[in-house]
Amino acid sequence: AEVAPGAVHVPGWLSRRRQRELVESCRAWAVGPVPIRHTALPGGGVMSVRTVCLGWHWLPYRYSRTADDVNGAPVAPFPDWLVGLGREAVAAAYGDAGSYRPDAALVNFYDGDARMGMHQDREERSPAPVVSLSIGDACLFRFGNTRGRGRPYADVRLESGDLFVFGGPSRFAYHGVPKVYPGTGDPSVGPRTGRLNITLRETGLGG
Ligand code: MD3
Ligand code: FE
Repeated sequence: AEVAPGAVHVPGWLSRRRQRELVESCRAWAVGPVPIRHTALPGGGVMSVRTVCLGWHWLPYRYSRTADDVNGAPVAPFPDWLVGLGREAVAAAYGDAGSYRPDAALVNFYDGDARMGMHQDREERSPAPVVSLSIGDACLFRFGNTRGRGRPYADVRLESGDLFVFGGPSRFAYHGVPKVYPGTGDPSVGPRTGRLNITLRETGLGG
């Protein structure tokens, strides 16, 4: 379903088998070389979400090849199979993957109390779409406009296995996660509690 121009929601896109495989991969990514952590914000706050990155490390508000705000280690490489998954996802949403080649992934883990405030993703230097994959507990996803954090916005429930692709005019829209619904995940998929969100991005940074 096209929620806004360029914003396409594909419920149940990931099979349970693929969700399980991604949960396993996330478990490995979470331990290193850069351990998953609550990102510290420049104003002194700490994000309630925990994040681990592949390809490029995101820190507020830039990308780096090293985890300058964690342990200084080089970030884990972005695997080829994840490029393929990203291309499949864009093809499923838009009918054609075009030249899409993601080079960074942000893996966010939400426990029952975690939230993400309304924000734009502006660190990338590419107009390519962002691919979002949700696994585990359902959440309330708020998709806003490009002018500010307030209304109008659309509230969408994201469930385990859902794909969302944000491109075109939706690429720079404000968005956030005001709520997670604990206990709504599929116990046969995992994580046992909480929500995983994997976003795939083209940073446009090269190299
Ligand atoms: C719309 N993550 O990592 S995914 C983020 O569920 C982020 O963890 C949320 O916002 C999460 O930056 C929302 C959906 C999403 C991700 C990136 C976008 C929507 C987007 C970039 C541009 C527009
Ligand atoms: Fe975002």
